[in-house]
Amino acid sequence: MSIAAISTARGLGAIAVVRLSGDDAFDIAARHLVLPEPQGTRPATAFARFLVNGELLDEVVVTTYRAPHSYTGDDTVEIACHGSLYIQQALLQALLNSGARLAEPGEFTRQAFLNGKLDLSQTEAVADLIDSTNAAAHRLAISQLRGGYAKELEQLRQQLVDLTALLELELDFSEEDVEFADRRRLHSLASQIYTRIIALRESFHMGNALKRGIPVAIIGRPNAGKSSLLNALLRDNRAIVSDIPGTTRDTIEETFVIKGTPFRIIDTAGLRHSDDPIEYLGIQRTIETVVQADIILYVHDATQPFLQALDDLQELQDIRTFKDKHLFIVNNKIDLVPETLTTPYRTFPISAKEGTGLEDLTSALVKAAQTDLAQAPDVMLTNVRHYDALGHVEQALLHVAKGLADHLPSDLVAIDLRDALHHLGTITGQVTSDEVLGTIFSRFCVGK
Ligand SMILES: Nc1nc2c(ncn2[C@@H]2O[C@H](COP(=O)(O)OP(=O)(O)OP(=O)(O)O)[C@@H](O)[C@H]2O)c(=O)[nH]1
Ligand SMILES: [Mg+2]
Repeated sequence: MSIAAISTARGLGAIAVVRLSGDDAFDIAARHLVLPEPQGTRPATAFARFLVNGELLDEVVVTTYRAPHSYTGDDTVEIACHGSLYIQQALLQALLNSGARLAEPGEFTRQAFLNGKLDLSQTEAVADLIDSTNAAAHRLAISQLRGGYAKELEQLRQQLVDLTALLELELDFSEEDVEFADRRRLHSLASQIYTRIIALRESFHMGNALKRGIPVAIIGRPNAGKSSLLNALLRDNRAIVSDIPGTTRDTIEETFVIKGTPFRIIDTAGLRHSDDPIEYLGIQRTIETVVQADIILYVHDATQPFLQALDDLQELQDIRTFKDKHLFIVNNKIDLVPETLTTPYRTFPISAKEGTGLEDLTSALVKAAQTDLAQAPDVMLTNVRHYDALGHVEQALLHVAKGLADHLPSDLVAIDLRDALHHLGTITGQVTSDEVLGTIFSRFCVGK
C-alpha cells in the first residue's frame, strides 16, 4: 500500500509537490508518467509528462528515491507539477485512483519513524523545524534533529543499561551468598545519571524560552504606561490603554522577534493593594509572571516620586523573585518630565506615547538574552513531553538510589531501574503507545 498527499502549502503557487510513498509507489507512478525518449548521449532528465486516462495533465519534474534511501524509508516519488489548484488535485486524485491512499497528517514522518529513519524525538524536531519562526528556534530544532540531543539520550540509556547489568550480576552472586561489595559503585553510577537528568531538566527553562520566546514581564504601578509600552514595542494597539488606573486586569502576552531573538512580552495588572477581588487576582497573576520571567521591565511614571518604585521593588525582592533575573527600570512619560532620573538600577528614559528611547531598551533586551544564551548548555530540552518523561526517570532514579542506600534486595531495585529505562524509552520511541504517536503526528500537516 502506498500513501499520497500534496506536500506544499495549500493554495495557489508557482509549483506544487505531490508525494507518493510505499511499496507500490513506483508502479502507481509508472501508470501516469511518460518519460522522454533518451536522445543520443544526453543524460536522463527529471522531466516527464503526467497523463490521466491517456491525456496530458501537466509537464512535471519527478524525483525518485529507492528504499531505504528516502525520507520515509520506503520507495518514494515526488512529483513537482504546476501549482494550479486544479492540476494539484487532479494529479493527486489520479494517484489515488491508481491505488494509493490519502496520507494522514504527518504520516510520511510517522513512516520514517516506523522504518527507523528517525527516532521519536527527531520527528518532533521536524515539526519544530517547520514551526520555527525565528533564528533561535530554528537553531534549536536543527540541533535536536541532527545534533547532540539524541546522543545524550542514548548515553543516558546506555548508562542505565550498564547499571542494570551490574545489578543483575549482584543477583547472580547473591544465591551463592557472596558478600557483594560494590553497592557503592552502583550508587555512584546512579547518582551520576541522576545529576545529568537534573541538568537536562533545568535546561528546559531556557530551551522553552528560546522556542516560545524569552519571557519579559512588564510591571509597575497602575497608569504608569505598561500597556502603552507593550503597544510601543509591538508597534500595535494590542492592549487597551486608558487614564483609568487598573485598566489591565489580566496578563496579556505577545511574541515578537528582535534581531533573530524571540521575546514573549507580558503586560500585567498594576501593582497596588486592591480591595477589588478581580483586580486582586490580576495582581497575584502579576507576581506569578514575575517569577517566571527572565527579564523584568519595571515601568515608572516619571511624574511620580521614584520612592514608589523603590517600595515596590523592595517588596518583590522580599518574595525573592528577582534572583537571576535582569531588571530594568523604564522611566516612562519623559515627554512630561524631561529631567533625568538616577536610580541604583539600569534605567531607560522613554516616552511610550511618543515612541522615544525604545531603541536603547530593545538593544538592552537583546543583549540580556544573549548573555543568558551564552550560558546555555549545548544540549537543551525544548519539549514538554520529554520534560515530563525525564521527570519520571528522575523519580525512578531517586527510588533506585534510596533502595541501594537502604540495602534493599537487588530485584526490588531492578524494578525501579526498569521503570527509569521505560520512561527514557518513551522519549525516543523505543517504548511507545498509539495514543502518544497520535498526539505527536497530529501536530503535522498533511503531506509531511
Ligand atoms: N504623556 C504621556 N502619557 C503616557 C505615556 N505612556 C502612557 N501614557 C498615558 O498614561 C495613561 C495610562 O497608560 P496605560 O498604558 O494604560 O498604563 P498601564 O500601566 O497599562 O495602566 P493599568 O493597566 O491601569 O495598570 C494613558 O492615559 C496613557 O495615554 C507617555 O509616555 N507620555
Ligand atoms: Mg495596562
